[in-house]
Amino acid sequence: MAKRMRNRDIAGYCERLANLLEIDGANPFRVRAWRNAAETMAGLSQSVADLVESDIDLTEYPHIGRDIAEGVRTLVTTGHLPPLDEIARRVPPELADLMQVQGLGPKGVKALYEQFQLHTLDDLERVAREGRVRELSGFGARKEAALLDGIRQLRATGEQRTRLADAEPVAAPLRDRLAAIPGVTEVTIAGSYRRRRATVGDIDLLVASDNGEAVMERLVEDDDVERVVSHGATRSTVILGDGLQVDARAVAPDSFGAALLYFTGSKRHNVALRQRAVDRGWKLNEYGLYDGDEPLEAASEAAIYRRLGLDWIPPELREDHGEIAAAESGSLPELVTVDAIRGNLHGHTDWSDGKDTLEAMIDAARERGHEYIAITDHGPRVRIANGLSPERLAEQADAIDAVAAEYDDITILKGCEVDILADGSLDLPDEVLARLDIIVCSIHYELRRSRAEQTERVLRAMENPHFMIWGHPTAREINRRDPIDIDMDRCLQAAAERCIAVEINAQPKRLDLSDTNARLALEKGCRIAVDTDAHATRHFDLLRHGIDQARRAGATAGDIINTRNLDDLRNLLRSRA
Ligand code: DGT
Ligand code: CA
Ligand code: CA
Ligand code: ZN
Repeated sequence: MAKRMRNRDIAGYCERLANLLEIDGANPFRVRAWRNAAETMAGLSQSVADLVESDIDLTEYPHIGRDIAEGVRTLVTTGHLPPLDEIARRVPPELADLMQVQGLGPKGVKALYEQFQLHTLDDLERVAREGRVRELSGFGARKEAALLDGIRQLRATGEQRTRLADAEPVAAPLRDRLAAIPGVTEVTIAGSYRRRRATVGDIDLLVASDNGEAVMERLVEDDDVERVVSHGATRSTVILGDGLQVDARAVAPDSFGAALLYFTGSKRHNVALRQRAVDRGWKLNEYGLYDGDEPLEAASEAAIYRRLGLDWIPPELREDHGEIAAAESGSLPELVTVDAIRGNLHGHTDWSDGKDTLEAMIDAARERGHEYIAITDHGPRVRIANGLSPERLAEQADAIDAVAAEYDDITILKGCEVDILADGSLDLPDEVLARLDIIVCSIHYELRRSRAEQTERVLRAMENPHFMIWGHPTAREINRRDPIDIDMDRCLQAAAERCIAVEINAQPKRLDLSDTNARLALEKGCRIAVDTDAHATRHFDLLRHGIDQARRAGATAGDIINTRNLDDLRNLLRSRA
């Protein structure tokens, strides 16, 4: 039987088709239709294959028209997407892969293909190395170097770790399927996943059951399993369809706590704990805490920590960054939670590159119980995102006033995400900025400058009293684009001195600041804003990914500005000027 297609596989086909259509110069509406459909399917909680099997009309879902529904139905049942087969006869399908190179769009791919007949990443690399790309109109030497850089980064993703947010939709359903096996009392995904690292190397599944063999049998038979690396009575390793590796272990329920502790890690945390046991004349391993052969504790993590004289340590902190000393003295931080957030301070509407209207975004925030929401569309520099000129920003302010009059349960803050230009100036004049409540300052261009230039650029920008929040400070995109080269220490120091908040951008591809930079920011005394950078209403749900990283940095609610009530928030932001 053919493997059941997962939503993200289906979305991948649609995206590929959209890319090829775009390279082929097809009608932009058709391109966008497939791209939107890809997004809908990737985000759907129900399985598209199930919907097709149950004969449910896909056109009920957003962005799925009749043709697309028909194509997807054929894809799920036959493994072929007819319009993709059709275009592949005219356009080499590998060209779609070239669009993954940072800075290369459909027009560029088309020009390169027509000029050099190149198909693959290797072809492109060769031509760029030979210095021939720069001669093409619209390219130039700088762009050629950037492409080589993009190819290098894309290649590296082959060996890269999986983003946590990409692992979740695969790992969590597998966990739930194993939890449903008779005799299984508990299943937890341990390892870096439980510690909420931004990326995971593999998935460590821990199952409590007295019948490990039955669990392992069920696991290796699972639909999502592509390859079985090893299969034992209590431990197995399998590779899932998308390449994610799963290490599964079954343990007796009465030693689940010890196993959970051991396999959650990190290694360094484990080593420190084990040493602490040894110092007391005991022994700690994956089966329990022992005094000689006598078991002291095994069933629960909390009991083991307690016996070792420690408070229970949240997994996010288990990196041997001083958490053990804090747990001993009862001074572990009370980590911030999603519920503590009272509003989103960085988000976009369809006035710039957001997908949803002002009203829709406000309603989404209200549904989540937020007390305020900042509207921060792009400034004029980000032309491709339809950035706002001072005139359009003024128009938007009127629109916000009109909408605001209709709500008494949420406050709408007028803002902007302004660009930090290469010389450190901002892309809107001060008198325009002075009229806004919230100003997020971010870098979107000129990412490849030297460390000295980037540091100067940001320090200069921070001298502007309207600089309130430093948005996605390093501009990294995980597995796709390296962080800019910058003296983070100096910039965070400056931010702290000027009461500028630094952002943890919760978009799973960004998570910027990273956990370690956020920790540094807290050490420097910076305040943090955890923001979704929402470009659509559903992005509000991404907040938890930013909170995960804030927790890994050891942040409490008090460290985060958008846990404050509106008056306090306004005072904090005003203390800037
Ligand atoms: P990853 O998979 O690279 O994202 O990182 P982890 O932390 O999930 O590491 P992994 O999967 O190699 O192992 C899971 C946990 O098992 C790890 O955090 C701690 C524990 N562990 C694995 N190997 C060792 C070891 O050699 N010594 C100790 N003390 N613990 C280990
Ligand atoms: Ca792991
Ligand atoms: Ca592992
Ligand atoms: Zn933004």
